Amino acid sequence: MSHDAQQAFGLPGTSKAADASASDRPVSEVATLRLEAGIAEIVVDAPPVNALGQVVRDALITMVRWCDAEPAIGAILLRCAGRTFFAGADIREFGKPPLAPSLPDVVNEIEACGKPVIAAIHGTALGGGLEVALACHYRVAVGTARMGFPEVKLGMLPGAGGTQRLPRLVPMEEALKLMTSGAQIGAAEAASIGLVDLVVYGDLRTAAFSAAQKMARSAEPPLRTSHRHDVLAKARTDPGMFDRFLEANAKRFRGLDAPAAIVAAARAAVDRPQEEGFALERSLFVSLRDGGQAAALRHVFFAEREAAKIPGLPADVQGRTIDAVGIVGAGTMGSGIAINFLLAGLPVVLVDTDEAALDRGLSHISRTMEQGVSQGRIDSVNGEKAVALLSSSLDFAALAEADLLIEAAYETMDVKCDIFSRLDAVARSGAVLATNTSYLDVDKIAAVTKRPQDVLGLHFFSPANVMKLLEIVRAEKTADDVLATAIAVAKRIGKVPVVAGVAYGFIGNRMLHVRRKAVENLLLAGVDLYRIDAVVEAFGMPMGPFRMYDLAGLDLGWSKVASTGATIQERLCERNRRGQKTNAGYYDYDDKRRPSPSQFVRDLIREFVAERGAPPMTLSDDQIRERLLFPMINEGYRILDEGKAFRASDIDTVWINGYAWPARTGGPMYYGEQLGLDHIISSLEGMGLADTIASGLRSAVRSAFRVT
Ligand code: 3H9
Repeated sequence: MSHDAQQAFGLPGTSKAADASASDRPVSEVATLRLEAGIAEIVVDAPPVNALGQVVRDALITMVRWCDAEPAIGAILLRCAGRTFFAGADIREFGKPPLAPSLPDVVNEIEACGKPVIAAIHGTALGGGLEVALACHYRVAVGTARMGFPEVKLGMLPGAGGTQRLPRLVPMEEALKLMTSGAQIGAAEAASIGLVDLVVYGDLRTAAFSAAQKMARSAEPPLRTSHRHDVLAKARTDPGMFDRFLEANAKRFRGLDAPAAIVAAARAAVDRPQEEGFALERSLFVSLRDGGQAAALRHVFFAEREAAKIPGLPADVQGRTIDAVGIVGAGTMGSGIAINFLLAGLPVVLVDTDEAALDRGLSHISRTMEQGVSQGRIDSVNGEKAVALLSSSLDFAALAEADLLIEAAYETMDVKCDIFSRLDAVARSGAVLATNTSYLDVDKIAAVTKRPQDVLGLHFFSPANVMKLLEIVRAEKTADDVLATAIAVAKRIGKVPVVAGVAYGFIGNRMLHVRRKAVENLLLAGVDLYRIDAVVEAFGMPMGPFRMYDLAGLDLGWSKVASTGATIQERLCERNRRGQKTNAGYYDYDDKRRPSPSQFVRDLIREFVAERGAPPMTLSDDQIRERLLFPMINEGYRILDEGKAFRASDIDTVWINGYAWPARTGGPMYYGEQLGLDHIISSLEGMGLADTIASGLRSAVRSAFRVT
């Protein structure tokens, strides 16, 4: 029997007292408790991420209680097996009847333990997981560990004492930033603000064990985090900080329930008695957890993970090895795509036959890296390593060694087909060939090669190094292992993958196209363009359609010679109002690119509408919103009818991650379901769109697209 096993079972080698109580020592399927030299070590092992579900909570509370009562134990070391420390509460339990013991009870019991409890943190200590660590009396983290409070992204607040304990350890401003952003910080930063006590770059368990032994020798009772006042005292000197913080972040918090509740709970830590602070946190947590935004955001959480699962893909399919990437086209898209791979540590060769374009692309990449480093988004060492992985060429032959080739050239079928036949000639056998087309038929592009099984679409969203979505377009002949490769590649570069079938605009742009039509119809009905933007922005999109058109440029695909003034956009281009780049488009722009409405544009549109002779309509903001969004939701159902998306939740994932649809509404399909599909059908009929209604929408039932 191994030494470890002897200790685990309290056999010879453990202390006498431990032997004496071995018979009543708690056992659990998700945690082990063993004794060594007066230290009790609790190791939780609940794959995949040690979420704090009921079984884990029960094991923790039982083991901590037992250790507290056991005289031979001087301190408790708490750690997790597997890839991470506790990743938070078990999100699957929310929305169901609560199960005892609650996480706050477990956390309080840990803090109240008469023996010092030492947390040994690796992986990601998140949400309730970090709250467990806060309740411990000492926190040791390995250098690679990361910590954060992602509750806000789930529409909630840290509800197991986090809002009260965190500001007792770290300065209030840091606490507010952490809890309202949901961002993770590394171990070194956590130590610098007081969140962890010790960072180790060697063996975590050894370091935490010796910290436990040291604390076990102390004659002082362990200091409870909730009894600490030194850090909080500083926050008390600046009561105006909370309002300033809310004001400074008003734009970011717009429409969200959780941030204001987080700030209110943290403020209570400062200006109310301790028990009242904890009680307020609890009641705010419960009302957020049971509210609509949290339910929608939970849907989003699981939808994003579900999207990476491909129905019908055999379980034993292995992705191909991708060690080197080639990108054709050094424009904004191609160079943005390259940045993703470079930052993920993959060598990239960027190819463009136009030398000036190649130079522009290369300087775009180095500028973006430099900005990322100076703004703290990219670690400087990683930034340098990434740039060193980049090479470039004017010659397609440089692509011969790449395992994945991505074409990011002009959006015309001729250009794409020409590039793919050249790629077919140079690419090594087994390489994956991808097009970044936004609309075009990937089957046609694949057909120009002798290896259509290796071809698929990888549709990145602009800016390609920022937007999370990667639409993976599965062509008719795309091989299963090529699809599996694409999913793995997406995860490797930190993207959220969604698989779409071949169709004009795939999932996202197809629905965007429908919205564009709806916008035109509203203009023809006499609705002011700036009101349309205001309605869309009030709904929670960061930009209304006209601001978006201006940003993209109105002259995409427009030429002066061919212009006939047939559309409003053409008329604007004819007057050199081409969007932000000419400081005038649908809006006027000042030298800081701040938009203001233009009377000239209003008059131009009025004239255009008068020529068409369309009857004006009086519409409320609600009606405008419905006229924009309901046809999109209907299009989502048409996409499902045609089998171009696997599930409604995939469509939500596309719109949230590719077009900044407000996640708090769950995405277009979830939003539609919450509003009531009957209401959507009758509204569409009222808009004269009865003929277009998807059969899936007519027959949809609530459970059709639930993933939670
Ligand atoms: C909270 O803590 C509230 C408290 O303040 C108060 C309570 C009173 N629960 O993401 P992955 C599943 S709120 C249940 O692909 P990765 C996930 O669905 C919680 N399941 O792995 C997936 O399942 P499947 C605050 C969870 O390596 C599998 O684990 N915590 C949870 O890319 C793998 O997940 C968070 O919000 C969970 N908490 O990333 C953290 N977490 O294989 C949420 C994951 O069936 N989690 N699963 O699809 C994460 O951010 C990432 O999962 C993590 C790992 C970074 C940990």
